[in-house]
Amino acid sequence: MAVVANKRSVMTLYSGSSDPYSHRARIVLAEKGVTFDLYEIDVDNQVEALIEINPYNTVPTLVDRDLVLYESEIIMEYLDERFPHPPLMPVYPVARARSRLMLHRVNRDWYTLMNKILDKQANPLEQQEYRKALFESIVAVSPMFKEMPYFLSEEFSLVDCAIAPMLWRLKSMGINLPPEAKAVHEYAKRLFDREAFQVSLTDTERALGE
Ligand SMILES: N[C@@H](CCC(=O)N[C@@H](CS)C(=O)NCC(=O)O)C(=O)O
Repeated sequence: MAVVANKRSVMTLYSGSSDPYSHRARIVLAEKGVTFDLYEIDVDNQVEALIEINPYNTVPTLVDRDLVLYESEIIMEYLDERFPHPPLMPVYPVARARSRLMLHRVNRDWYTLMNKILDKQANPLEQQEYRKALFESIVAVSPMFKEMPYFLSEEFSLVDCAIAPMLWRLKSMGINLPPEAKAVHEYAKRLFDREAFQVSLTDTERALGE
């Protein structure tokens, strides 16, 4: 199926129903209280569905009038600037740079492993190794979650919007954090209890957390 960017004023988000990157964008939209059209893309079957508007054919893809964006972080930052309230990035350059670095690390250290674990074609033995690596990496940083209510911040931010989809999927990936990672559990609960987080969930995602 071909998808063409339309000219209506309401934004459209092309999203995968269980795709963690799409989930990030849906969380930001919900936090901002923005009305948008959700267009679900079946990532496994709709080969090249978005190719006319996104050369990489990936979800999430956001269409806002003439603007077509892809890459979850670019979408998240755009939404934060387009809808400034509530702000989801710090104000000062040093803190903003740190946030971007954290987003990069979340991707490199955690999302890379999560993608490998969620890859349906992957070798089960290798997947087990990735599961262990993700488990150990999260447990190792657990003390950091004790310091502040949100990730290295007193305020909820885009970094939390990026981490939440991964924490939500831990159970479905077969990763159960130990009691000593209590700070992560509490942090996750703070994120999951947010009204916007609950609004952001697709039915498929809601089932993942049960
Ligand atoms: N770095 C991208 C990753 C997006 C991505 O890889 N999306 C996958 C779903 S997990 C996708 O659309 N795959 C379909 C394809 O590559 O054809 C982001 O942050 O948005």
